[in-house]
Amino acid sequence: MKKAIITGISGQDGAYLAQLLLEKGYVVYGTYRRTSSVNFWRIEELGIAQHPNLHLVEYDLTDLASSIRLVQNCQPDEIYNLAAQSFVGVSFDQPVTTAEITGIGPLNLLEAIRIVNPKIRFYQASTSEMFGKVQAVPQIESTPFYPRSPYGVAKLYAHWITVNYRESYDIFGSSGILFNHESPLRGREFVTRKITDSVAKIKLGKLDVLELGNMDAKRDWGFAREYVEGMWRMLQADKPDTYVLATNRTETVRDFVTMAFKAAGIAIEWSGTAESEKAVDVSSGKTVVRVNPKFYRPAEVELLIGNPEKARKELGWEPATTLEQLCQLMVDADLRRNQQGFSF
Ligand code: NDP
Ligand code: GDR
Repeated sequence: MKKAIITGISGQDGAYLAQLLLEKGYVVYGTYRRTSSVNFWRIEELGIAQHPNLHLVEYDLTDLASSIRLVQNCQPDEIYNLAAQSFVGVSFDQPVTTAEITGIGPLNLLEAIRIVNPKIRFYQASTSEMFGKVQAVPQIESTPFYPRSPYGVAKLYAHWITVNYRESYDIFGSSGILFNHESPLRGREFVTRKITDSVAKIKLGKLDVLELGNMDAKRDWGFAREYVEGMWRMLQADKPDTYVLATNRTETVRDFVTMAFKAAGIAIEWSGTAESEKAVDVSSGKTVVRVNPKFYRPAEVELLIGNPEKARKELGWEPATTLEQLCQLMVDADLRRNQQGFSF
């Protein structure tokens, strides 16, 4: 039986990856942080919280000694480092915490691997945010980086330190440059889930207006369940490497809003520009979307679109779910949850 550590099991990707590895017969050590009220709603929703091969371990990525103990106690074959302060918006308000968790945190794990057992395979959750102010379209593994947020800068350090440990110490460290991936398990602070949850509330008469920031930002959105399969494939390859996972399609935030209302059976019409932009429900004439500049970021990533050709060729990985299907899945889940009074 293979053993894997997943840091960040309470997050979206951690939950899906744990489910995948358990299905494959792994023993999984999923780490979570001590907080006053720990929340495992995602692994509960996936029905794996009580799985006999899932062990939940308290751990903080910023603690080197506890990283060493974690690796020593679990003796894993593979480590998937998904833990991070992952919200770009917050990274502008908490840049130092973000650097410590998202940037230096992975170094603690790499040091633990180097000390305890350099044969352990390591996956680093890198991100399209490292491309930031994009230097080429579409982005691939060799596109120059230009991060635009403290989060992107911290992730860039983590990416390069993974590459450096690969080259310096022969550690099997792979870095997945993943473009945005969403699901019904996405946190509600991220724009797609904020939209699908609000659309569900508007449909059910629980909310009047959805307020958003930059409507023109373009993202390459895929389905998280498929992306964790790509992470696993990277660690089964013959050699460690860096791979882009993306769909090669990009849409604006505005397009996703229209799609989500459509998925809930509501037609909307847009008018105005910039801060005065809004959308009305065509049948009632009521305003259902408007811009609130408080959601603007000090520096924005305007356009992301990735080409996953290398992952397709070398790992046999391909996305299958369309954005329309993904959006429908998320709206349906949020309609059901809001009807049941569920609030995560
Ligand atoms: P989430 O924000 O849903 O999950 C992040 C996880 O990290 C949570 O379990 C969180 O725990 C944990 N965590 C945060 N700080 C610490 C810490 N100091 N010590 C230990 N654990 C900590 O992110 P996703 O699941 O969406 O993303 C997974 C990873 O992939 C992240 O590293 C993210 O930056 C990266 N990524 C995500 C993409 C996406 O589109 N989803 C795209 C590219 C990269 P808690 O619940 O306690 O907060
Ligand atoms: P992102 O995701 O920053 O790409 O990072 P997010 O969903 O937060 O933003 C996407 C785009 O939407 C714009 N936007 C808003 N965003 C939020 N959150 N709330 C709003 O109200 C809003 N209005 C407009 C943003 O400005 C942005 O352009 C995600 C995270 O999962 C990272 O951890 C990951 O690395 C990247 O995706 C790839």
